[in-house]
Amino acid sequence: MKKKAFITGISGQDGSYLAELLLNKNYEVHGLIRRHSVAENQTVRIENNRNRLKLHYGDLTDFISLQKIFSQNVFDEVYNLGAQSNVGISFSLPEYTQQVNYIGFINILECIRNNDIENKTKVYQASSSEMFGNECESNGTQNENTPMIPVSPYGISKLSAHRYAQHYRRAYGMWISCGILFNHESPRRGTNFVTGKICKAVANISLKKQKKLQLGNLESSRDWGHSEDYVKVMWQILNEADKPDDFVCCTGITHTVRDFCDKAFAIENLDYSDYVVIDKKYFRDEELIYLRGDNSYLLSKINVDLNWDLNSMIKEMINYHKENAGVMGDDEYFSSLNNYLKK
Ligand code: G4F
Repeated sequence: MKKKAFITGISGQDGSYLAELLLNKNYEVHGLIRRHSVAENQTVRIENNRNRLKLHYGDLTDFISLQKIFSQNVFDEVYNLGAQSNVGISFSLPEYTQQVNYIGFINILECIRNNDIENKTKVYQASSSEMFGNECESNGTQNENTPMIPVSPYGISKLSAHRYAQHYRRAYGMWISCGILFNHESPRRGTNFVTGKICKAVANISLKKQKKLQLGNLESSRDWGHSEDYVKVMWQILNEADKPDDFVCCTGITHTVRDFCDKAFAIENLDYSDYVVIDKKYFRDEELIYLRGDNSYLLSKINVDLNWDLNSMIKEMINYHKENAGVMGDDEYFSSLNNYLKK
C-alpha cells in the first residue's frame, strides 16, 4: 500500500521540493493550500505536479479545516512546513507569526492526537536555527544542546512550537522529530529573503534592468545550505533515525551577507561595492549576528549526503532569475503596490 503524507506549506520552497521527493518515492501526497484572493503565483512551485497531489483548502490557524482533513485521513507522515517564515516581517506581525507558527502547530498535534488512534503518524516539525538567537558554544557553533534565546518574534514562535513538540513526544509517546534547520536556499526562495533578493538583483543588473541593490545589515553571518538537500534530510529523519528526536541540519560553514554579495556579483564579473546601497529600513530591531551549525549528532544517526556547495547554488539561483527576468519578486511587488496606493 502507498504511504500517505501530509505537507503544510506545500506550495513553499521546501514543501514543493519535498512533494517532488515523496512523489518519486511513490507516496500519496496531500497538501494544505490557503485561500488567497490572487490565485496566480500561489501554487506556481507545485504546478507541474498539481494533478498528482491531493490538495486541501485550509489554514493552520483554522482548527476546523484541519480537523476535517485529519478525520478523513490517517497519515503515515506529517511534515509541518507551513509558517510565517520571514524573520524581518515577524517584527511587524508578532501576533500573526505566533498564531501560525505556534498555535497552528498545536492545532496539527491535537488533530493527530484526536484521530490517529493507533499512534502510527510520524511528525516532522520545521524548527529553526533562529531559535538560538545569539547563543553559541565556545567554538562558535550551535548544536541541539546550545541554549536558545531567540531575538525575533519568529524565533520565539518557533521555539514555542519546538517545546510543544518535545512535550507531546514525552507526554503522549508520539513520534515527533524536529529538524533544527539552518538557512537553506534555492531558485525557489522568495525574493524578500536576502539570498533571493541578491541573486535576482545580480541577474537584473547584469541584464541592465536594475541599477542598484538596497540591503540592510551586511555583517551578519549565516550557514547557507540548499533546500533540495535539506528536504531529503527531513525524510531521512522520519525514516532512518532509530527514534524521534531533535536534529541540527547545516553545512558547518558560515559566510557574511557581504561575502554572499561578493560571490554573487563576481559570478557576473561585477563588483558588489559598485551596486549595493545600505538602507536602514532593512535593519532589524534586534539582529541575530552569527550562525554556524554543528551537525555531528545528525551525522551519527543518518547518512547525510549534501550535494550542493554555496557557489553552485548561487550560480543556479542567478541563472534562474536571468531566465525568469521580468517576473515580479516580493520586494518589487510591495513597492509597486505602495506606488499604486499613493496615487
Ligand atoms: O535571508 P534572511 O531574511 O534570513 P533569516 O532572517 O536568517 O531567516 C531565514 O533563516 C532561518 C533559519 O535560521 C529560517 F528559520 C527563516 O524562516 C528564514 O528562512 O536574512 C539573512 C540575513 C539577516 O541577518 C538580515 O538582517 O540577511 C540580513 N539582510 C541584510 N539585508 C537582509 C537584507 N535580509 C533580508 N531579508 N532583506 C535584506 O534586504
